[in-house]
Amino acid sequence: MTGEGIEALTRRTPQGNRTLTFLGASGVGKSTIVNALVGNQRQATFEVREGDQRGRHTTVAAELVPLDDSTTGGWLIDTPGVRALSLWLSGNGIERAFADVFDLMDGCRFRDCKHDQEPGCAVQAAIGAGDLAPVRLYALEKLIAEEAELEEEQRAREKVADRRRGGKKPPEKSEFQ
Ligand SMILES: Nc1nc2c(ncn2[C@@H]2O[C@H](COP(=O)(O)OP(=O)(O)OP(=O)(O)O)[C@@H](O)[C@H]2O)c(=O)[nH]1
Ligand SMILES: [Mg+2]
Ligand SMILES: [Zn+2]
Repeated sequence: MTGEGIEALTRRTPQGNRTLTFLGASGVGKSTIVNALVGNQRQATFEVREGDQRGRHTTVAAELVPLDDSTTGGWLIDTPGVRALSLWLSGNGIERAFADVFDLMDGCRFRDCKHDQEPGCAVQAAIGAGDLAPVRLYALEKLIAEEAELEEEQRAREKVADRRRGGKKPPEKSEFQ
């Protein structure tokens, strides 16, 4: 609003075919910053709610905003305020992102190794040797737990939907393909 700190941000804006994305809760001022960086009021902004200071989801779709007309200017992406974050389950993302840790797990002595205190744990050995950052194992375990929780929720939802259909089985997936 006052322009304070905008210069530091301008120095970090992208060039060419690169983009910079703004993420955050509704009302934190993403569109206001975008406007300050492009130097006009192209993005609508709206006051936060009086009572609780929460935003009103003014921006409703992600929008690609050119930084300037010259060919060197990059792009900004203004986004709607984040309502919730959840895991995207499709396509073995976790397996791909943590392939190195899964490879290590294959080397554990016990197939049901919890990678905690068990003897012959290849994961702990790699951590001990400085080959694997402990935070990576922690992140993986957190994601796996979150995934299990999501699947549980999904199953519960399907059960309810089942009952509403009068106990009839849902159609096989292939019928939708
Ligand atoms: N005082 C003050 N108000 C600000 C600042 N930045 C933004 N605002 C105000 O906060 C309100 C919300 O700003 P927006 O830019 O619309 O917020 P947003 O993050 O784009 O919100 P959504 O589009 O709903 O996700 C507007 O009334 C802005 O004028 C700031 O640095 N200081
Ligand atoms: Mg906005
Ligand atoms: Zn192990």
